[in-house]
Amino acid sequence: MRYKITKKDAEVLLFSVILQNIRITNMILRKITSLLALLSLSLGAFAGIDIQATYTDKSGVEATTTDNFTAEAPLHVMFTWTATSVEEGLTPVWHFRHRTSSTNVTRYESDTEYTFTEAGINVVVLNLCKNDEVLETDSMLITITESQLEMPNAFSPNDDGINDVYRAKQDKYKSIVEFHAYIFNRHGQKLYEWTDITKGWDGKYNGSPVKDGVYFVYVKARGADGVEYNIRRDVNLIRDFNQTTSSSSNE
Ligand SMILES: [Ca+2]
Repeated sequence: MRYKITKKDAEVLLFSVILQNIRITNMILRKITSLLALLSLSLGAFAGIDIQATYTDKSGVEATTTDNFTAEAPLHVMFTWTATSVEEGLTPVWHFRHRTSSTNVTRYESDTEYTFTEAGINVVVLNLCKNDEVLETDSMLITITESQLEMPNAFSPNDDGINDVYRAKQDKYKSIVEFHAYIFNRHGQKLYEWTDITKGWDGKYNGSPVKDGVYFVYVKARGADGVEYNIRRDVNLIRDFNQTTSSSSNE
């Protein structure tokens, strides 16, 4: 059997070769594009601008970083940026976005401040723009921890420097954005209240020490993750906790 290649066959063959070439070309183009994307990502480390965050942590230590970081809410941050060989006269545009919530804030200023109150990952982007075109960009991830709150069941306001103030357990509260605590006596009379989580009750009512015994605390608080806290518990006020120190401040 002989097979004669017709003009039609030749056309089909030619067409499929062209099609094949287009596919290969597309594949190469896709490869080049993804390579370029990778390259620009790795170049990002040496980008012209660098976001700088300055904040104070719970223990009162001020930190400045250009890296992603994790902290507790409420987190107040001062944002600045540094630039190397960047064209002058560009407009800085900041974006604050939360990964999972709808929070999306834009700021048009060189340096800016922002308070993070939602647990989870926040993305901070700084773009330097010229006529709506982004010429330089940098980003930073700030993770806000889940909330936690615990209140103790006893304290000893005897001025020995140990456990003299009734307050939230210092290493057991995290990312609390709202806090209100009340102290009651056994008759339901309110003796004290406070809203600063770092503060507490010194065992006094109208400036005078109250008697040793059982009191009650009620705490209403809210975490950065949306958790609502309603804590009710006994508070044992014990000045004579340690007999060896009782002589110094016995009523
Ligand atoms: Ca004490």
